[in-house]
Amino acid sequence: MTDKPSKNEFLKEQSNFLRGTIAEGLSVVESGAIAEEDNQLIKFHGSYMQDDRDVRGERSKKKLEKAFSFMIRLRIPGGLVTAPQWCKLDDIATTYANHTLRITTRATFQFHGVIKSNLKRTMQAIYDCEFDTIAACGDVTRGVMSVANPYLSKIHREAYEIAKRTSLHMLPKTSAYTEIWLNGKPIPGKEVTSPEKETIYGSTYLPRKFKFVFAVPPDNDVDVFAHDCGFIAIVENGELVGWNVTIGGGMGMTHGELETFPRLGDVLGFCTHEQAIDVAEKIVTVQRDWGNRSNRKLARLKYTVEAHGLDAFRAEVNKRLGYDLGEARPYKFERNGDRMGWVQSEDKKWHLTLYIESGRVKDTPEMQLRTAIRKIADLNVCDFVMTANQNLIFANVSARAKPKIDRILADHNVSIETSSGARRNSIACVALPTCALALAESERYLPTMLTKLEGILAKAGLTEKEIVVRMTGCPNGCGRPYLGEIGFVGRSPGLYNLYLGAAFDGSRMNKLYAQDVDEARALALLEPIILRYGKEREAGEHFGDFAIRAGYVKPTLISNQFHADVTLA
Ligand code: SRM
Ligand code: SF4
Repeated sequence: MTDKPSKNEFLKEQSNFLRGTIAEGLSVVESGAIAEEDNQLIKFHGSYMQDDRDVRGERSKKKLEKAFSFMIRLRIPGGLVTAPQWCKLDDIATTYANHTLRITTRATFQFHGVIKSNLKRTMQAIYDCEFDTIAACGDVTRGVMSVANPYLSKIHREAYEIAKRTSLHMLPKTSAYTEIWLNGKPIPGKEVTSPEKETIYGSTYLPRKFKFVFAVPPDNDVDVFAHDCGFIAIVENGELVGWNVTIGGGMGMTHGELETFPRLGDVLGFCTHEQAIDVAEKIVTVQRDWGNRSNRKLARLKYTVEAHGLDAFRAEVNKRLGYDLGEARPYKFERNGDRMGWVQSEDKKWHLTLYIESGRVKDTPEMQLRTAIRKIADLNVCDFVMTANQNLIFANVSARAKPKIDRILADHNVSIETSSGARRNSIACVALPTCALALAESERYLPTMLTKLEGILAKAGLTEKEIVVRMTGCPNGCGRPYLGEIGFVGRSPGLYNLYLGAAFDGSRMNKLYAQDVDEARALALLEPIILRYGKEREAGEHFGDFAIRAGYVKPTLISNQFHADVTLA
């Protein structure tokens, strides 16, 4: 490792607070692309330049430029969208993007396929929906996630509110975003410094991306341990007394580079509700100052925690706070999936969690999902909440409006039932054709794999058994595959590494079971395990726990020991 800062560090420093030459690049009509330096900077504005990988070869043969377009990720802390906002976002998908809305694993929307000449108009249309895309990507604090449904209880609402406040507090102070995209219009609630100064981040921002989440047990629906910093609600006598704080989670790794690994967060201590944002800020500043700025592959907080140790990190946070974090308090998670179907909240309102295949809201000949949701949004009888499992909640519905939602869904062939417990608990990252880093299919392939797995599950009498299945097109881990009881991670077209043995509540990662398996081999390996699980499982035993008890894989007990004890099948 060299101590020389990586080139991104110079780029950030010299970017004039994230402006670069983005504005100039937008007006160049000869190309659908922007300059490589601006491509790095535009991430801080919530966008990625991509190209359609399905047509790369053909275009290259014809000596044409790649089919460039932009992905835009919205900042929607807590994932809540009102019905009028949904309608406007749905219009944006038609006018500027690829006619789909993509719910992400961090409970926000992405638009895909926006061409350069429409980028500014799309950003402005998003602003008209009262959203923005600042810091949705880049070396800063990303959109902050909280519990799936803020309407479920008073505590859930508090988690949602603090996620929103944390997101605002952590926004970069630069005016670059409003200048480039919004002709200077202000972002409500966003602090602006004059003269321009990044009071939390400094001019080189963070060494790498940084993710916050807020969870309310017993649901770990945000996978709290997978993120740089998590807050776990501690509720006593029905009141939120504060938060256990976790640090050092992250899923990304690189195949074959053992110094990179996914890691689950450790509990650092406890803070009161009032202290939470201060604690969040101080943790970010320690990572800002201690994080690795020479090797971006080792720059996430998880590596900082490994390098310095949890105790030293805690001591530094305490020093910067001017008070000590408290002892962590007891909590218990039960699951990391969503609870599907209709439920009623404390205030007697109804909420429907609908399974959305890989989070892609689109119409197909078989099912007019996007149209159905749009018709429901047009009625303005609910809010919409996106979940970290890529699903959608129709929230806050009156008893009168409930049958209307059921009717519209049925009329458009959208079933609120799923064909299996495995499908209900599945996640697939985007991968091909838009993701530049994909090594294999994911979103377009997982449904096929699930159908084949469902054949085996039916044989084993396990159709309704909830099993967490996750797939990604590469080891970066966008679908949190190392927390799948069954995890598939792309290696090359058609080939995946197969992982088994994660805990159903998201508290233990899985372990590599077989390398470079194609579909036939994956199914051949999984069938006997699933059949045995059908026959030999103990009462309440989850599939991931069984895979360990039956000796298929060793448990990943210590959060960073992902690569240890692997015995390949
Ligand atoms: Fe991710 C990079 C998509 C959640 C870890 N991720 C990417 C990019 C932007 C590819 C790129 O850099 O060129 C992908 C764009 C694909 C596309 O065409 O849209 C991408 N990540 C996604 C989404 C859309 C996956 C999805 O199917 O929903 C998720 C958007 C979340 C959001 O709304 O903010 C998404 N990414 C995650 C998660 C899951 C999470 O945070 O809960 C992870 C693992 C957790 C973590 O951060 O460690 C994740 N994405 C990565 C990494 C690995 C980072 C690392 O530390 O090594 C990369 C690559 C990188 O940053 O270099 C990456
Ligand atoms: Fe792309 Fe890999 Fe993330 Fe999937 S896991 S979206 S293939 S970067």
